[in-house]
Amino acid sequence: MSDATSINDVISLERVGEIALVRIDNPPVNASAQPVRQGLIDAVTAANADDAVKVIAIYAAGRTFVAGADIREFGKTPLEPSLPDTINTIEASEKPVISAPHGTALGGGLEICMGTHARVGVKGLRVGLPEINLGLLPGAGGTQRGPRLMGMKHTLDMSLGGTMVPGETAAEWGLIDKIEDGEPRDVALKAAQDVLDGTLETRRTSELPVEVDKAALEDARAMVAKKMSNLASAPMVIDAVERSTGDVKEGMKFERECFMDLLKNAPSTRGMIHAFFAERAVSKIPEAKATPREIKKIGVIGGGTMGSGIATSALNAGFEVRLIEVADEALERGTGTITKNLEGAVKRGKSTEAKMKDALDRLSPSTDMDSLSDVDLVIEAVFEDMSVKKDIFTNLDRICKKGAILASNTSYLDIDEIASVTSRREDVIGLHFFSPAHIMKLLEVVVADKTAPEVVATGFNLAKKMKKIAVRAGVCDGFIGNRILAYYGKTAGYLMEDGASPEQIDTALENFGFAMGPFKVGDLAGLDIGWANRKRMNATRPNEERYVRIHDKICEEGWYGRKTGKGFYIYDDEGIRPNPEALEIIDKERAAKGITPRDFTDQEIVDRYMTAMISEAARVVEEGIALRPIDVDAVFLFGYGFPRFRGGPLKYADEVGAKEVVRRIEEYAKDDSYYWKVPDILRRMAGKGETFEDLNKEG
Ligand code: 3H9
Repeated sequence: MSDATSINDVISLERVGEIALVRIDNPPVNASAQPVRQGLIDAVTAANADDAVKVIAIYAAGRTFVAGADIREFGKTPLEPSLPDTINTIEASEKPVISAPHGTALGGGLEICMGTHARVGVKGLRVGLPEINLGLLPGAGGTQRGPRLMGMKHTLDMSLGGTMVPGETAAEWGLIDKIEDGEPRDVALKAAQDVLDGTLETRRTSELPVEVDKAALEDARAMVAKKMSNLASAPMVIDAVERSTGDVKEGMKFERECFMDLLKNAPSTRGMIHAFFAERAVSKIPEAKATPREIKKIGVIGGGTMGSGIATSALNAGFEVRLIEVADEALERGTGTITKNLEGAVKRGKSTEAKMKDALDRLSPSTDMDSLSDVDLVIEAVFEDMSVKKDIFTNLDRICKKGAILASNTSYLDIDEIASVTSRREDVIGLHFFSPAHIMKLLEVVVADKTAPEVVATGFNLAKKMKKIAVRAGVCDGFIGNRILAYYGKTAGYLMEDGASPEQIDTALENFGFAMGPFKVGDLAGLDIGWANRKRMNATRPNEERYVRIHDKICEEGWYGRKTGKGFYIYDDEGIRPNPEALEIIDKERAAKGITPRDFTDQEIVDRYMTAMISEAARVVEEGIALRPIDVDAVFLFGYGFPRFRGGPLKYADEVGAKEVVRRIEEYAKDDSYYWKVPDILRRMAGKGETFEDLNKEG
């Protein structure tokens, strides 16, 4: 062996003097798919058989070292050799094997490194055990070799936190031997030479001792019980790490059994893996190939909470921002909110004083709308009134330069109607941010009839720069998220009027996994927002629709939730507790309508709420408002606090099964056939035994 030889399509072997270089080249992220595993075994075996080779070094091509197991193989019949077997073969190599990871070494990728006899990271390396983010635990020896290299505490923190750690920190912990600057191949070669020269020590990780760290195990157990009780994998991480003090083979066997059990049986694992793909699937849009327009300067109209949040987000992404308000006072308030938002990030350690100053230098407030003549994109964020928006867009059409994108941040209104007042409908789009806009990850990109493909692509590009997740939505009242919310939100009202208390409903849904139940969310957002929207819809609300007046009655008292100290709950120095006066209003309303309150189990509350969410979500897919079911899931995961371990409402629907969802809707319809109707798509799916995942695959 003197030149590089291909072991297979993804692994090659090159001999340089006494060194065998094993190169992994499996784009885009060098996931340890079957050919990588087989190729690694074959390469290490071949190098061991070559008398001229004294040391073996593994490195990778492309932007990163191995980013983990190939997630696309999960759920399919396991292909031999397994990753643990591959790593055990590497570790058992008679000749020393070292690794030189660059970019990221994650999950199985880091476990490969742990199985080599020394690790020299390339400057810029980040390492992690992110399996927990997929509802898994490290499954290729990470829980056994990790404690031997960096101790139990760091292993637990890394595998329960799932975040990446800089290579330098990993080196301090003993996980990485050292960090070197250079190209991965050069670093691998140099490290191998160091082994030959006796300046880099090699040893088998499995043969190292482990120190029990009782405090770390106890702390981890307490944290998991408090914060991660919904993830089946979390306690398994701790159990596996605890076993690392025993026989390494037994520990590995236990870890493997847990890993396979999770993949096969745990809904939380399926949900987390689905959420991982949802985050990435949403960028696959028909306009993906269009060239985005160049954006440098952004105009934001409206300095309220929403406009200021959008402006903050744009400043953080490096844009120049012109903030427009009607009067000086409002403008000052807007600038003040932006400054506060930026200061908040500094306080939380997410930004620095210097970055904040730089951002504020790029902000230019103005009360003169004509000053928007040089911006590349305008985002209008004024209150929800069609005639006000039409006025603004008429002006923007006159003021803005050719090719500028005119966007509305409306949450509900018809983008086509807004676009109709301009002479450039192709430049008009909806960019629906979620409050607080500088923090929330979701951006609905609402595509109107005539919106040009490159304008859509620009929306997606903007989201990427703002570190947000963009989801393509069609035009309808409320687009994807708020339309579905408006529908299932009614169920919470019906449950309340029929006998469940707001507290019981909130608790049942929080136990299901939502961070906050709907009544607490309403109180937090301000009950007056929903009230204004209901008033807007009053004229068009069909007579047959059951209408719960309780929210309106509470608003009539001036109780808008947190901001007024009272809503469905009371907020004061004593904390949060149900508002007895709200409960009286509920009782009165029940009596006025002749409703005898009945008991609900928590399960029935969850079933009715989720069935409503699923049925409207199904209609949104059926009408093409969302491109695919997984887009709806992404909207709820990133904009509505939907529990990630459940994967999204339509992933949850698959877990329940279309047949059962249809059965529930038909049962509920016996009492309210106007509200509960089986969407055609669900009936079809139930008939054919189809899942939403099948529709995702069809694209
Ligand atoms: C594991 O390792 C288990 C083991 O302990 C035991 C096994 C027995 N597999 O994120 P990007 C795709 S569990 C397959 O946009 P970036 C991704 O879908 C695994 N595909 O890039 C996308 O495809 P597409 C533990 C994967 O530069 C493309 O690569 N590892 C995988 O922003 C680009 O991805 C993890 O959880 C994968 N493992 O970020 C790491 N990873 O273009 C997960 C990515 O078709 N990955 N893809 O949409 C990441 O965190 C990021 O991808 C990474 C790069 C930071 C590496």
